[in-house]
Amino acid sequence: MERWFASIAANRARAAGVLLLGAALVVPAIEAASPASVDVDISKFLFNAKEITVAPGTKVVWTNHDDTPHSVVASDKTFGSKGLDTDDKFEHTFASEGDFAYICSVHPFMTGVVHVHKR
Ligand SMILES: [Cu+2]
Repeated sequence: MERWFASIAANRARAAGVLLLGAALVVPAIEAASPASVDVDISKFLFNAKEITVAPGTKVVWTNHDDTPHSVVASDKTFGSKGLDTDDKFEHTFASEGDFAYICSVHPFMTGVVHVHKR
């Protein structure tokens, strides 16, 4: 009888171990769900999406889809592109938290914001 209990206990411990192993495998997958990079389209004189929220460490990639040159310049000047021709890209990685407003310096009415927050 004792042996039987010992065997059940061992099986339970083994099952718990498998569950723990399963959880250990799942956790990195959840962390990886935060995208490493997010795209913002520049189209029809608009940033799309105009406002985005990303985790710290995320790279944001802007692509100009217009036939007109545009730029991406932070209001606090912490980042800024040169003039982007059609299909040109500009990327910036946001290391720390904060709200980063930016404009197109060619058309200052074009505005956008990148919100950087831990999830
Ligand atoms: Cu522009």
